Amino acid sequence: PLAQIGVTGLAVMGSNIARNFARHGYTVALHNRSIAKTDALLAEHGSDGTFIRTETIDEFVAALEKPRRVLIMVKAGDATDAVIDELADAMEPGDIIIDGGNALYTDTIRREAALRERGLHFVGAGISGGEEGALNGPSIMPGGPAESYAALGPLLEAISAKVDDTPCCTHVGPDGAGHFVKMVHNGIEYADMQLIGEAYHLLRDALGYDAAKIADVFAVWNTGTLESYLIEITAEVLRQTDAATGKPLVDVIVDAAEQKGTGRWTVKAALDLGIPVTGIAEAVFARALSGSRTQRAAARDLTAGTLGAAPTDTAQFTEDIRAALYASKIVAYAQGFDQIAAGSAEYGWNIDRAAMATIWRGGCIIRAQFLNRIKEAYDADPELPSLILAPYFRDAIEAGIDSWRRVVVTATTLGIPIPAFGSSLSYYDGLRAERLPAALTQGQRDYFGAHTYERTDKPGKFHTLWSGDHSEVQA
Ligand code: NBP
Repeated sequence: PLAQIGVTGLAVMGSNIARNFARHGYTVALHNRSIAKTDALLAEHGSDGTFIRTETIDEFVAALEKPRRVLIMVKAGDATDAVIDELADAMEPGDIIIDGGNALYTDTIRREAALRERGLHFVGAGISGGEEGALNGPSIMPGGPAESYAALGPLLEAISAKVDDTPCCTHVGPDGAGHFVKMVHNGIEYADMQLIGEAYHLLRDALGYDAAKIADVFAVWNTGTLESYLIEITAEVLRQTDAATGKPLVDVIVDAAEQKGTGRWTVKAALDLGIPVTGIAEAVFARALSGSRTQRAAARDLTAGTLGAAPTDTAQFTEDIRAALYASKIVAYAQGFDQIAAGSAEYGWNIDRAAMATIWRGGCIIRAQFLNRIKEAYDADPELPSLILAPYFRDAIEAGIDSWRRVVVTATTLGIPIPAFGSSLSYYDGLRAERLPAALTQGQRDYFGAHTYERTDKPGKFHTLWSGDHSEVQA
């Protein structure tokens, strides 16, 4: 019998997804550049289902029923191009190549166009959920031609996570749409983690709580509107004791955060699209600052100035932090969904934002109760200008706004950095401002560069003759 799906690239992600397909009853053809990985998978997990072992790309392709479906799970970048080239030479028009790696969406656009020329379908699929998700049900964000989804969708939906029987997988849009949405998902994940980090920092340094006590706070928060995978694992990480020292593990880990690059991609793309994703950008830069070890070591004795007193009502301040975290999180998601809308408009993807919230409810790192509210908001108004304006989120922010301001003020007077809390509040105040200082910016731009400005009282573009008689002319 032939295989319904082939997986090439059998490192941790690829082997777990191959096992996931097999456990769902599909016959899976296996291929890896070095055969040892294929054999190791078969030796350890061959009993998970029906696998076909292959050594060469030709054998691999010959093992598949038509239209052939091949999932590539190799290292993103040049390795992916090399594998695509080899596969494309061996495959026939109508066959489907899926890239499940973390590809940059512009690479996916390029690859899709090249393969379309050859009559092949190319599906760039974002897959979230790490190793565990790959095995037990990830969130899958497939892009590519809609017609390929007819042949591929049922398989991907079968192995995806389910929430209320709904698969966490749907066709996102043409060419790079799936990888774009996966990228923004990762950016939001950065913002979410940074906000949680700032809440932890305040509980630790403003209230003086130890790791175990902070773990308890997060565990309680996980029973309310903040309920999510990231809040849940935060409590578990904080509760972990280091075997060697007996201290909380978090107090032993070096405070320099690393990054693999998807957060940076999100911010770069947002800069090009002109979308203010301040929460994600602050998160990426906060990781960079934490990793600036030379500067941090040299700056240790810089003055903090006169600091304020720590809050005395610890219960109230804990609640303030929770409210600030929730409000800032709403802002970060609002910004991320704005970026999805902008990317969708720029590339003609027609992405359904309610559907994206739906497929992020399970399987992925940012899975949360909160995503149901986002889905409802976009279902009620698909053209919603900002998530912040949906009644549910508007009310949630209104309920927490005083807390949010107290947290930003208190953190500032205590000298505790809160880049994401602070910038999210400024973004919110910026959106609601009646008059921003941008009028002055426009005046300056017109002064030094004759860039012109619009007037509040009549249409058109105008320029003041700054180096002449200061009269105004229509541009
Ligand atoms: P890696 O990203 O570590 O890639 C290892 C695989 O790539 C091995 O199968 C290796 O084959 C193969 N490979 C390389 Br490297 N260069 C190759 C080449 N030139 N030709 C053919 N094969 C090549 O594996 P991973 O961590 O399982 O991730 C796979 C993909 O999934 C990546 O794009 C990753 O970004 C993405 N992803 C990972 C996660 C996660 O949590 N790890 C989550 C979501 C997405 P070999 O065995 O012969 O060396």
